[in-house]
Amino acid sequence: MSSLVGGAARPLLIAGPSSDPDTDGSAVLEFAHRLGVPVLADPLSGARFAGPGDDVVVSTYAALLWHTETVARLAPDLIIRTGRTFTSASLERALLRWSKGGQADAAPPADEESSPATQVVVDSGSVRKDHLNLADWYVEHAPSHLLPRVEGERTADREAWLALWRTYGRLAREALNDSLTIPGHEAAFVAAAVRGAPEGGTLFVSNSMPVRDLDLVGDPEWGRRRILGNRGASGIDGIVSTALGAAAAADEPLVAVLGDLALLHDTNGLLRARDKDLNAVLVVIDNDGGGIFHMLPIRSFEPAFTPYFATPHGLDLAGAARLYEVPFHEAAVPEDLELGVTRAVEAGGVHIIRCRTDRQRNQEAHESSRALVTARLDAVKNETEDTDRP
Ligand SMILES: Cc1ncc(C[n+]2csc(CCOP(=O)(O)OP(=O)(O)O)c2C)c(N)n1
Repeated sequence: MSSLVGGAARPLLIAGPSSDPDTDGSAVLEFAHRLGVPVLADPLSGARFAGPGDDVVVSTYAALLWHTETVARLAPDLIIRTGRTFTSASLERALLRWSKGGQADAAPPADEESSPATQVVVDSGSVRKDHLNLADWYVEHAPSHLLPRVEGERTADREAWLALWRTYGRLAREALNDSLTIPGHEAAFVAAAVRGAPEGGTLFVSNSMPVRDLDLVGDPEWGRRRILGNRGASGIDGIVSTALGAAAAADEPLVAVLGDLALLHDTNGLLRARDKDLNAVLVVIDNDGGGIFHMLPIRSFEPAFTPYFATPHGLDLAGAARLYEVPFHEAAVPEDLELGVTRAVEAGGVHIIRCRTDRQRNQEAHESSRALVTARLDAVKNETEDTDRP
């Protein structure tokens, strides 16, 4: 590993979800800081919310990698992967394109073609973490065991490479932040929930859109957070129970973000809210059904789409809160949510804060995010393309 990394001018670390995010996240960050390696940190990797001012974590990769020319321009020569399969679909497409034997989603412009990257997976678990079969090397060691032992230091090549990712990352961040002001953008509610959570606190994100939105917009500048989730087979079952279970085990208050279907799947988990020692704020993004399916081509296939995929239920979730005697609040806009989360955490106990959104509007807002980010990257393409190769 030391010689592989030592010979790489453009190494990249992809940190996937970890079952021990505190340990693995620290190992990833220590390695990346010491050697000057950009880290694409999944929200569940333990490395994403290292805190403000961090110079190796690229928190906007999911948006950056929407842009085909940027994928080509940021092609690494070495990819080190830790953890389970990451959340981002754009990263998966980029990984295929960067890797030996992978299939590109689109042919890169001729002048952007680069050599395939060598890929190393570092993992000690029993299940192989390479479902795309891209690894050249599979190192069976825990990242926390191996990464501290990799020798090396920051080099001029790698500083330039890191600076390139940072430059592009800043551009994507500006465009993403602009897009979060679009009314009804669910990612803005997710951002508000994280910002409203206490520094160093635990945030539990549900499957479906909450974890994807956190991956898209989650910014280490918001502060240090410990992020937990139930990736598994991406189930939306048992989310309330898992979140309240995590709250019971945590020393600090927990904030959870989940969709309305995830809440409905596990309303009886709210029974645990009667435990007076439990402190948790459940932020429910209520778009009356499965908003994630609007992100897929199936959305155009009515009349089947709405009843069989979006599955609107028309239920008022305040009724569930009443049944289990959980204080229930509404947040109409992200600013209200941020304040509401902070206040509910201060009040203690279990609370539900509902944010009503619209599935269709949210899908349009996500499309606008993508358009703004790609337009921003298009605009700099000509200015930078002669100078940005390290
Ligand atoms: C137990 C289980 N059943 C069904 C699914 C399929 N599924 C994936 S996402 C989703 C919709 C989830 O809706 P919600 O929790 O409201 O979140 P949103 O999509 O609106 O973000 C469904 C039904 C699943 N992942 N897990």
